[in-house]
Amino acid sequence: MKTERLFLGAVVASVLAVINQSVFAHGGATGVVKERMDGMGVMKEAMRVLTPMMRGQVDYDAAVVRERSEDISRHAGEALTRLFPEGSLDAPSEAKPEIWQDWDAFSAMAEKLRVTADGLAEASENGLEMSGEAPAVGGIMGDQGGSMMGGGMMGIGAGSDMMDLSQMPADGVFTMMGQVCSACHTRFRVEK
Ligand code: HEC
Ligand SMILES: [Cu+2]
Repeated sequence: MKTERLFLGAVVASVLAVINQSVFAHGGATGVVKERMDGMGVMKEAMRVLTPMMRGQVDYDAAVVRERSEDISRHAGEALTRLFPEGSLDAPSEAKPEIWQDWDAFSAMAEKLRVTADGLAEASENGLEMSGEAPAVGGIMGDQGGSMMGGGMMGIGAGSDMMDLSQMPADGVFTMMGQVCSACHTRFRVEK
């Protein structure tokens, strides 16, 4: 699963880029813009804690993974979309007007974030794929040791809707979740 590892690296890098960009960006925000920035801030903080754990740089702690993914879930789905009333673009908001032109796509991403965050909470006990404790998604389908199935069938690209996230290694679900953050920002948030 080398490709997946590299991919996780890329996702994490882009999430961290978002985090760094926005540290000083939101002075003066009020009302619903401030509220959603604060909610995003909670999710950012959760990612900051989870990222080194998913990379194996700090000890894996299933309880922490569950708590932090529940933090994200609480700020996703409808909790996220209700903080984007039509046309709420007051400075210093970085939201794009496309949100309301393509509300279905926007709310689908918010919902997908909720689903993957809930999935990560459920998968928290599975641990990391590399630890050997997680279900053998990589072992069966991966590219190590010449898998008979050719590998890659269950790549990251396959939709989370098709999979039982609770059965996956936590880092796999984490990668999917991080992709949702990045995808929504790419499409609906102004690049600064
Ligand atoms: C459904 C779309 C969507 C998803 C999913 C999403 N975001 Fe955001 N995010 C936005 C938008 C839009 C903004 C800009 C809001 C504004 O400035 O008014 C934003 C802003 C942010 C900010 C800057 C907040 C500030 O203070 O300016 C951070 C940090 C952030 N998101 C982190 C995350 C993280 C981490 C995730 C995933 C766990 C995530 N977001 C998922 C749409 C999304
Ligand atoms: Cu802000």
